[in-house]
Amino acid sequence: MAGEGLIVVDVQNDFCPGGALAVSGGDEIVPVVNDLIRKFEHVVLTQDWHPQGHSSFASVHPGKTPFETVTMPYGEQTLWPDHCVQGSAGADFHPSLEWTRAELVIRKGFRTGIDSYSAFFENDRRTPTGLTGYLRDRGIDSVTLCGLATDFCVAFSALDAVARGFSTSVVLDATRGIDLNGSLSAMITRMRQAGVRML
Ligand code: VGL
Ligand code: ZN
Repeated sequence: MAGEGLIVVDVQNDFCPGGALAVSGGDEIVPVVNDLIRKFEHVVLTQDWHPQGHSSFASVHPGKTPFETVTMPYGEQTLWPDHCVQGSAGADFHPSLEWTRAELVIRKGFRTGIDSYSAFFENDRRTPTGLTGYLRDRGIDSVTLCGLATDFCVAFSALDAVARGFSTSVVLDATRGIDLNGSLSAMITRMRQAGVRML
């Protein structure tokens, strides 16, 4: 499958049951993701990778609690529990994820002042992660996404991929959502309308 890449988004302990920002059923996708990893020639992983005191953590905003929002210089930002702190066990990939074949790990959210949901751009929607150039340089023009969470990092990555001209699919069975105020169905609709194929 030359020219086709699999992007495995944030399959990390903190997004699985028992983790700091657990997505319901997050661990159930691991066998499905492993099957996909075996099928693709090119595999890219993303890893949410925040410094301590990251500006997306509610704990650094006095009087705020997780899942509230604040206005950042780049726009509205949802606040989260402290999660995926660089070097912590919560930031590690799920122990059953078969990640050894991955050719690239894109770390994101490592700047204290900006969050990054998408694998392509940080939340200011302008700062690139370099993934577009990596995929183009390698002749990968079609991407399939899976991982956590459907309505945040998977959705923003898929929307950016399709907007950058990649043929883009999401394997819904290999994702789970956070679903904050209806965000799951809203983001699935947005992805469909943007031309992302839902498998
Ligand atoms: C994510 C919220 C905060 C995700 C990452 O992987 O979807 N969501 N950081
Ligand atoms: Zn995060």
